[in-house]
Amino acid sequence: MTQDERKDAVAAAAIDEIEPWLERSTILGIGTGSTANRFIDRLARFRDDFKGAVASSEASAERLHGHGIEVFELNSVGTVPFYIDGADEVNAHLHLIKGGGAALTREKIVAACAERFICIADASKRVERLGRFPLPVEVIPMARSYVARELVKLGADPVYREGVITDNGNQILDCFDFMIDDPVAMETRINAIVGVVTNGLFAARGADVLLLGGESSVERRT
Ligand code: ABF
Repeated sequence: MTQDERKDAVAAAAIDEIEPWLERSTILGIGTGSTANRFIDRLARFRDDFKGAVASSEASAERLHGHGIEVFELNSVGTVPFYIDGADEVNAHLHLIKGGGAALTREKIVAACAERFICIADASKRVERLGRFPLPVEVIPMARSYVARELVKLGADPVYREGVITDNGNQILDCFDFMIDDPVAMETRINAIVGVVTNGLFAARGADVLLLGGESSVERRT
């Protein structure tokens, strides 16, 4: 399978995973990115079987709207039974790096409100150790330089993602050359820097289910 076919395969597997649980009152949490987009496109066929969705980005909200799926504010919803989203890297413990698309903060909020986080990714995202993909950190703009200096002290090489403003009006620092031995501890440590909104490590709350698209099949891990 090509990478695109793998993304399609995991999107289809995620539909199979949630479809038996859909009820007219169900509101789903939906992520961002090309794999999540494929999931949204497949979900459209079932739009009369559930109530709607909470989106982790304006882009995904627009795509959902385009398919006639109602999009709700998270504050009016509470918890969602499932959050379905992609990742930039995933390890054997289902810890993730996310945020390559700059939507990490909203993704982390929706994931926090989900009973089950289903991560969908092609096999190129699987790693032994997180960190080859530059770890994104969302920062309050006036704190950018300060946060960058603190990240250097942790061993990272942070680079300002120029021209990118998040859906929350903030900026992104990408941490290069930053291999991570203890994702849970590092997630907490970076989030404790004043001016950080959040970082792209999803380890304290990683995925509950991983659907990984391989050469010829989708592997399911929990
Ligand atoms: C989102 O989309 C992000 O957290 C991650 O950066 C990205 C993965 O994108 P893709 O599915 O296009 O590889 O889930």
